[in-house]
Amino acid sequence: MMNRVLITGAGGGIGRALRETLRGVYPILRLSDRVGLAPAGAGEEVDQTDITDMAAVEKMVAGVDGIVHLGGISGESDWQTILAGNIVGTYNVFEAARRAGVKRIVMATSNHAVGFYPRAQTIDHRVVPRPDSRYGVSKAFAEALASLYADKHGIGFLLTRIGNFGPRPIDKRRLSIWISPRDYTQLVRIGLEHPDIRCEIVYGVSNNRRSWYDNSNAERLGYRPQDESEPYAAEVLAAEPADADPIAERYQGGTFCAQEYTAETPPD
Ligand code: 15L
Repeated sequence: MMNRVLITGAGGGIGRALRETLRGVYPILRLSDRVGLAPAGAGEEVDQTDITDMAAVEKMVAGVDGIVHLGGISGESDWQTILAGNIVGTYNVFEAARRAGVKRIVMATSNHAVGFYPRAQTIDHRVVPRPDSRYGVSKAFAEALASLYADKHGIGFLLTRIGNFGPRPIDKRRLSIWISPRDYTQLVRIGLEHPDIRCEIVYGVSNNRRSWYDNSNAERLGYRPQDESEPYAAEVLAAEPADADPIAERYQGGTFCAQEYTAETPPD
């Protein structure tokens, strides 16, 4: 029974959307971010926590039944920033959850944990990570840490490898990886409410015809996406610049693969 659900990173784009779509779904939403949030409304608690501070994280998770962990750095950055926000921060959240007896966590991992798979390949939830950035490595770390806390401590994890979240797909690559707010909300609810979740990787994508993912693990858990990118395709493709970087074009992670790229031979 989910009485109090904590959302970390509640001030970000996904967090702000979930604050609306999960309103009234659970008796109490505890909304946390390191920056200040809009004041609590009915059924809400607002919290300000820097997830690199373990003592503060322990207070943040006290009394919650489930966590949607969106907090941390949401794109590529220098190592110290990734280390603090995504490695230390995620460790603190999972470890504080264990100490507090929290049994369910939905984690925002990312397509960038597997971004160096070629676009020509369809991948499922069983492929090994192929991160395309320090950010992608931090998401692969979070997936591995979740596996440890699931096997050793019995916390159930839904690891949502989010593609690109927003009201509509914004470019050609995002036609393959877009997820709408209502589809992501459905996945989050599966992660919090499904009775039989151990440590599951699913792709956080809508029903996109151009998808690079076999999302059968999400389907097995009951995910039925309502939205698809194809109706946006003609408009998006017409606006696409012609001079795309060949490395970005070749791999699923796009520009995350091309940034800082120095290899002489592109990987298979
Ligand atoms: C992500 O993981 C990021 O959080 C988001 O900002 C986008 O860059 C997205 O991936 C993407 O690949 O479009």
